Amino acid sequence: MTTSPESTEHTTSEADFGSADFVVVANRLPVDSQKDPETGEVTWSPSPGGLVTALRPVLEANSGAWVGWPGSTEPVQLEDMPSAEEAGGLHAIPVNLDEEDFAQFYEGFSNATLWPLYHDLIVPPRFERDWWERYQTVNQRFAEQSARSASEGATVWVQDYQLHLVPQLLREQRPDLCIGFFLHIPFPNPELFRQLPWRKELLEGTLGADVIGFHTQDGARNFLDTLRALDYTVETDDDEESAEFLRGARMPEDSCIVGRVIMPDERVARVGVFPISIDSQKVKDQSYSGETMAATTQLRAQLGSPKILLTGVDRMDYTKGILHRLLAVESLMDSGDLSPADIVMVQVATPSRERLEDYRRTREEVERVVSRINGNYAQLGRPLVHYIHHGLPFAEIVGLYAATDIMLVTAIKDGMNLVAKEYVASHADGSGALVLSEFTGAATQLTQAYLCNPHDNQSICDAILLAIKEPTVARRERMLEMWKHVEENDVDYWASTFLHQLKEARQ
Ligand code: ADQ
Repeated sequence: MTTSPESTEHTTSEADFGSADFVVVANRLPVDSQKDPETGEVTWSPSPGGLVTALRPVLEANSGAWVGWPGSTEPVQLEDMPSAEEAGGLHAIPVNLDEEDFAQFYEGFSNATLWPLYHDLIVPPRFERDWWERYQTVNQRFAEQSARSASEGATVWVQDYQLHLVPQLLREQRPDLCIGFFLHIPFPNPELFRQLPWRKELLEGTLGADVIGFHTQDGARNFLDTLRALDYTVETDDDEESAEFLRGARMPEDSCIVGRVIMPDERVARVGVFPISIDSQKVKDQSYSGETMAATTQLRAQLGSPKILLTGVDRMDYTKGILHRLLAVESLMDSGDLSPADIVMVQVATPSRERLEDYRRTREEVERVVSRINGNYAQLGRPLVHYIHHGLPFAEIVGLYAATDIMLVTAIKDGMNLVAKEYVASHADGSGALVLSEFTGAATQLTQAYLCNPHDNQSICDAILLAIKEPTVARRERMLEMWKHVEENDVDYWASTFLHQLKEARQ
């Protein structure tokens, strides 16, 4: 299989065109299936998420489709998929993955090769040729399904590291399309990226897009530097100037483009910075609803009415620094800087990628430290750390945010981190405090947070202590400024900015 721009001869006849004017391509479909154990009947429900919330209006207005994996390794046919009504206003188009695809494309190349490579080698990435071959096959399948779904001249927006090759594969089949690609995780520096034996193919695949988006300037710059090192023709805007743009950006028309890659056929791929966000208004409304406020009061009482409630909410992933924050809380108890009588901590960690060894080890380490802290500092009927290893309904997560005095986001590396933004959106009145790792994309925007370096235990401890000891007025000012930022820069702004740049690129 080739992904070079030269191999674009195959064009599609009109009969091959689909009917969707706007197509989102993502690893997962935003719908979940439930199978009745007795009748075997399958029903579908929309699975809520930031991306689908932001894109739903565009999908509805453009007879939009979403191409993705339905989430089960049992094959699903198009006719088995939910209607647009059942799927929350979009046409869900399945790309099936069997057991081998799941093991090699998803768990293997996506999550045991690219994920650790892109998160600065927190664990060593594994380079397996079989996984790479499967990654190509599955990307081809996604591209074919997308090509079949898109109408002539449609806009197709490809999401994330699982689908790096789709833009070019799609362009080869459908040169009429306008193609965007957005990376939701960090892009590493050129020295790290060079480790990937298939680095050139991955870049070529991505460069099939007209607009390529990253959360941060670091990500975009690393991508452009990598291309430059491999002798691509790259033009960049002055860094300071584009930083100015980003700081002052208020309208989707403001330019977030920081560079251009000129391809051998003179086509231009634009590279830009588009920091993702959340549905800020919805989170705020939920947080201040009568129901949540009552639940919040009840939750604090259930937790023993602590003086200070510290919380972490994450997927159970080694990138999230869950262990690091637990060790910092333990240090604060050991040193006597904090008294166990004053503190309760809640750590919610959703199970994630559980068949991978690095994830199993992360869980074991976290559970060992939770148990050690409780062994040393809990009272009968009053654990110091409440640990939950399953997902919670979003309403409960927001209730927890609202009840929390200090939110701990201590990721070792994170593309953005939406938990930080959701917490801020839940504290529109200026209450609460956010301890935030410098190594998250969110830290480039939420600069008033209590920033910390999670590699340094003392730095996390200092940030927690400052959040506790700083005068209320200063703490409130920090939170109110962050709230203003999150309110203005919501997920709708993110999506419209990207789509605006895609439209510009087409023109
Ligand atoms: P994730 O690594 O999954 O996303 P994050 O941005 O924090 O991380 O989003 C997690 C979402 O899941 C949040 O909306 C949160 O509320 C929810 N969540 C977390 N734990 C939960 C639980 N136990 N129960 C229920 N809900 C839970 C990737 C990148 C990020 C980037 C996003 C979006 O790794 O860096 O911000 O994509 O681009």
